[in-house]
Amino acid sequence: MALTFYHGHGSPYSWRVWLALEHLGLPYELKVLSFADKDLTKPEFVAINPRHQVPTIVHDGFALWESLAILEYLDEIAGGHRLFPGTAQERARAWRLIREDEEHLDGKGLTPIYDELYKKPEGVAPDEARLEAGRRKLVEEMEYFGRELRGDFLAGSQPCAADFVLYPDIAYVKRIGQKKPQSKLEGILPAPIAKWAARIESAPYFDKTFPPHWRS
Ligand SMILES: N[C@@H](CCC(=O)N[C@@H](CS)C(=O)NCC(=O)O)C(=O)O
Repeated sequence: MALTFYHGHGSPYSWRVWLALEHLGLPYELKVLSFADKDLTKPEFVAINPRHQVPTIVHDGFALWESLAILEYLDEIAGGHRLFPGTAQERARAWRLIREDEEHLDGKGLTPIYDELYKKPEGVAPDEARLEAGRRKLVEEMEYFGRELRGDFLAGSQPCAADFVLYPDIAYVKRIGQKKPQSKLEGILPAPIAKWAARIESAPYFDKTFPPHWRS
């Protein structure tokens, strides 16, 4: 089985897949693409993924993109039901948590804050009301996800796909809090989520997945 994983450091979508690949113990070849060098729009990558996005995998000649499709596929080829474990109801719950993270925590909390602090033209002040609304939403959502923990992780004693989708967003909350004091995100993780994040970060494979440019 030959599996190639195209990754971009800092992409939360790609980070999900890397954590999952490692957790499942699947062998893969890592190809890191550089956003700065515009690797994603080079013809050789566009020929693989016409949407020129990471994550992308190629498995025995089959190219697949969209992180959630990839997670489901990896779970299948790893032998089943480790990223989406349990009964039909438990697997449906994992999908619900994934969509809730994307829709609410990310879409209504993190993304507006990221847009205000990183995407505005130089010299344009962030919209404080939008920042504050995003911050309030983040806190509310992190408390919600804290209540959704079932033991150490979202579905029990092992991380599932929902943990790997949520984690990069929480890492972004921490990162923005450190780098942008005006975000007032530093220290806002509720205790259950801070402890859960520390558990993900203590996995033996975690360190190599950490974006190298975040180390400073
Ligand atoms: N819905 C996609 C989103 C992937 C995505 O937005 N990837 C970004 C990096 S965070 C990307 O590759 N952007 C480069 C481009 O669009 O050219 C997924 O879940 O995989």
